[in-house]
Amino acid sequence: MDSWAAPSVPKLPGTGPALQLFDTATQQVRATAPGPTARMYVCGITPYDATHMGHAATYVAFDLVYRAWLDAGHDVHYVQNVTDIDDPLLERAVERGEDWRTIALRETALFREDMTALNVIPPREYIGAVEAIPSVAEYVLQLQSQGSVYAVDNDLYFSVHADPTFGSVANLDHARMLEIFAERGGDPDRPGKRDPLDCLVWQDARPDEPAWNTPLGHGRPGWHIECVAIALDHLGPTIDVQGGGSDLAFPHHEMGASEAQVLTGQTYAQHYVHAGMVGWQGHKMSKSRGNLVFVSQLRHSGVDPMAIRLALLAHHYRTDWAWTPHGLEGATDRLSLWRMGAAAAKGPDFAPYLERMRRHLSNDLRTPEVLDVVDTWAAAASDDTGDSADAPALMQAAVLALLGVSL
Ligand code: 5CA
Ligand code: ZN
Repeated sequence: MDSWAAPSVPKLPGTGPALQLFDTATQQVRATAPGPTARMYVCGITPYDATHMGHAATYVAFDLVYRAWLDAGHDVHYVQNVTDIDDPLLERAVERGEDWRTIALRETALFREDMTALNVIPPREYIGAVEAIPSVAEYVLQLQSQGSVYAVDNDLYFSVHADPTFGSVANLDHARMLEIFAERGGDPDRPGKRDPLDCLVWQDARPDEPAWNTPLGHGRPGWHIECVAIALDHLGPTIDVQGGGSDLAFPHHEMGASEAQVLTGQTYAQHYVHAGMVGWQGHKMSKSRGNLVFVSQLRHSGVDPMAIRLALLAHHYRTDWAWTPHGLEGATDRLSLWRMGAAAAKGPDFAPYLERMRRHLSNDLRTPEVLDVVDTWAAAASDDTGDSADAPALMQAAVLALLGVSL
């Protein structure tokens, strides 16, 4: 699929420190240690109601990972999927009396527009699940030949315990795994499964549902194996970061890691990184609950996308937080202050501010602290403090390169 246009990312003087990120699997902030090219896979949207603030917060968080790596001197190979065939999309299509493909195309187009408006750097490969079906079928055949796939009726399941490290991504106890699995698309109670946690890798065609012909038969893929197939095809057996919102840690990233590790015999991701959940009206913002604030609605009502981006950046990416109109007002004021600072003839010397911005960003993306640093500089510059004539342009470049905010 086409991704979207890349924003400009200025090169700053010097290089930033190694990026430290919290890893869900080890429950620690650890240094990322990519080679010259960092490899990142972030789970994409299921395109039936995009882009709400929760989505935006998650993709902006991983955009910061991308920017921090660029600043530390790495190239970044970033891959993202679109889950353009899935139960919720089919359910929505029936509800609305629309073709599922029409909904997927429309919502994916809107997502691209929103990501462009928010200055999110696009993935190098943006791949629809439908495009990946032949590849999924090959991986399932390979798992089958390795003895880790079995049939229940004509559906195929992956034996999660084929991976001896199964459970080490989300670190949940067995009871909790069963509970969450049932809540998030799993089927622990289906008769005929060898283990309740085994996950679907291929679903035989159902009446009135789309299906594809493959060597596995006529059907469609299970969810987790789609992301694994796309990541392995484009990034290779080991990636630096597997990303998504915290609702994906289990089962999605747990199952995906096990499938990939059985396929390759190698560790799948060095870091499993999860963004917190954004709420609204007392609940996690979710398509199924329908309590959504959309990026596109705000944009069309005249809100500057850079204010939306700043409203997201005011929260540390790992905390759960609630969207509020008040937060957006604060971000709009901040944007004006920063623009005043950038337009000033002079400002405080840039170098110590850049050093602090980089230190906070590379320390597990501490954006609230980065914003404080820029606030201090901008307040001083708009107050005529400082006598560096280069500083306003340099600060504008740093805010764009590190935070993705155009002043
Ligand atoms: N297509 C799958 C991933 S393969 C999926 O989870 N799609 S999604 O549209 O439901 O979510 C897209 C991304 O946004 C995921 O990383 C998800 O964790 C994240 N997300 C969804 N709701 C929220 C929320 N309320 N707050 C923060 N992130 C969210
Ligand atoms: Zn995914």
